[in-house]
Amino acid sequence: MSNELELAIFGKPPAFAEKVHVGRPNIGNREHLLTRINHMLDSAWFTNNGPYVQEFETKLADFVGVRYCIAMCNGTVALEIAIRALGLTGEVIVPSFTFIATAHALQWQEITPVFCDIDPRTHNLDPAQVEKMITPRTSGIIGVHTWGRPCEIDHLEAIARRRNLQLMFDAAHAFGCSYKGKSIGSFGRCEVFSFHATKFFNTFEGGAVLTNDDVLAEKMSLMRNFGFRGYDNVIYIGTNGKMTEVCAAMGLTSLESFEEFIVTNRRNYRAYGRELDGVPGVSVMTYDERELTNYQYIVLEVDELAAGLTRDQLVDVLLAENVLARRYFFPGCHRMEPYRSYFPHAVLILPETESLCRRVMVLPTGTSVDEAAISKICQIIRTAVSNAPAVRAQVVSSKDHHQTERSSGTRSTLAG
Ligand code: T4K
Repeated sequence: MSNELELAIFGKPPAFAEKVHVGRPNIGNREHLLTRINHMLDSAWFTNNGPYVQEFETKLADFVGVRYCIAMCNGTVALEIAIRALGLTGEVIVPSFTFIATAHALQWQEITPVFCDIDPRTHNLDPAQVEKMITPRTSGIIGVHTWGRPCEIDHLEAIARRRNLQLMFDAAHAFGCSYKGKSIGSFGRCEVFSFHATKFFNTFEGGAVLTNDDVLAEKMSLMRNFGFRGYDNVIYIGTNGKMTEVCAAMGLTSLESFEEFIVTNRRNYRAYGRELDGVPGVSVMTYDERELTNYQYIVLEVDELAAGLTRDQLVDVLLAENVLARRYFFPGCHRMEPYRSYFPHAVLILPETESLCRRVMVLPTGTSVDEAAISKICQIIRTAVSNAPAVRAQVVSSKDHHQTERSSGTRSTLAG
């Protein structure tokens, strides 16, 4: 495909007959999973700190090299519990360029997420900006290791120490990654992983908090079980954050295939890099290969002047071909409710976040995507960029056409 007329936006059949997703779950050895599930059914022990959850926690803590792993029902509840157990109050500094759960986990407990700008090179919190956001009400900082690329941890730790703030990390993307040779999961007061189905390592739904802090670990394991310490004795406010046995069975099975998942992700990352090398205005975000990294997101940055197409126009081209590229984390937490109403002027202090939200898109990877599919996806991108003026005109006119159809449909409905 090199001629623009071969693209689906010009009426040709889509390049893929079936939709190609970002975040298709990786599935390890089915036999092992089904054996575990059968065993669970036979034993009639489904939840409440069962044997698979205990085994999963022990293996994960060893894997990361920390003393405690507290498995939870999902990453969001794990964040909420960690935030409460740390005693965060007032204001907490977070990036706006993150999944909405980071902000919601605070606001859910009436703690104000204070959105801080990111460094355009790392896509993570800019430590210089963090300093500027601190007020007398600030109790902590939550760094997010976006795409699995670690925050500038040393710098954030220094700020937290100097300003007497708590520091924790939303490490939802960063299982299997390292910072200066040490595993993510071992920094700050604690770190939170997500094992949602769309993560390269999944437990269907799930999450965990990892920490080396004895008191914090005990508090979080009580809080995830309503605050019960033994039968009939509740000593904290708590919730239900427990991981089920079936999720832990999936986690143990995923752990067995961890290396294979990474090898596949790395192969895909390199294939995208090779295939898109030299395409004007389109760059594949790189990972620091001196560190351990999971390569789970293929992130494309689109420079609309050089590419001749905006990120959104390129996404439209791919959608027409059945490639479900995503605009994570568009439009930024600060532009979503309730934060948009709470902080109407946030856009003014988040220029880098605003700009990144306009240029980033995420492409499919994982075990469901092979090199032939990647080649086709990249060919679509190359064709679109090399025929940018015609492609842009077509995308704009089909949008206009849909708009007109929609408004005339509305008019006739109203008239009728
Ligand atoms: N912090 C950060 C930085 C996070 O990224 C997340 C979660 C969290 C905290 C919270 O952790 P959890 O509470 O979720 O454990 C997805 C996930 O739902 C979310 O877990 C994830 N981040 C976020 C980045 O992505 P959506 O809105 O993209 O999900 P959805 O349903 O559109 O699915 C994405 C694609 O994956 C679709 O094309 C379909 C495909 N898919 C999805 C599922 C669930 C499948 O093929 N199979 C599936 O089972 O949020």
